[in-house]
Amino acid sequence: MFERLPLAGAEVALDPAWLPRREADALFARLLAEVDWETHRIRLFGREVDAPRRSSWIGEPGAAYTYSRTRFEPRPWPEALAALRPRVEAAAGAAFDSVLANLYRDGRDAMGWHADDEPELGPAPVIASLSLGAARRFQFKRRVAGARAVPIDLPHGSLLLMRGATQAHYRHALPRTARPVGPRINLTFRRVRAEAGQERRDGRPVRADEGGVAQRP
Ligand SMILES: [Mn+2]
Repeated sequence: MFERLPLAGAEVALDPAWLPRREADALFARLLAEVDWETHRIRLFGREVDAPRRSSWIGEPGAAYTYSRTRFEPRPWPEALAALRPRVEAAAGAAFDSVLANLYRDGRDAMGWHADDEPELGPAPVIASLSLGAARRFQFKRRVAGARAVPIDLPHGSLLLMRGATQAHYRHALPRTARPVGPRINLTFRRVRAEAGQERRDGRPVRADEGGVAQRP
């Protein structure tokens, strides 16, 4: 059951046991083996570095995504994910055309403070984040001076929904931990094409790069 998190100015809800345990176990094993995990390059303080996690950008043809000045062309949906998508869409009440899959191999893999606020996501994106494997501590922090981090544990099979002004008002992070932890997979379902599901008059799919998608500084 989803419970709303007490974050003023945000719309965040968590179901800690959204996916049944056995199903979550099987999905974790399949994704670990079937996803083409790669190291994405990100910009950090003006330098391009390897992201401290493994990732894969998955989506419909045309659902390209640009972050940290790098453009990612979508890889096709693995079978296990294609079957899951309508269930996540039903839980979120939103349609998704892509997934950023992340693999945190151990406690040294992490992600610093950021918001999912790339222009192609639109001003108030709905993002559904499914966690599999080792539970890690996730944090929210309001985008005002002196704000404190609000921690939330994301267990195996949990689904976190972020919507409305969440990305505009908060950043989030997955800090490193010295605690011994096993691998965690995180699937963040997104929609990067405003016209997703539509076709142009000439019948070709609408491309994300049409209309001058801005890049992140
Ligand atoms: Mn994020």
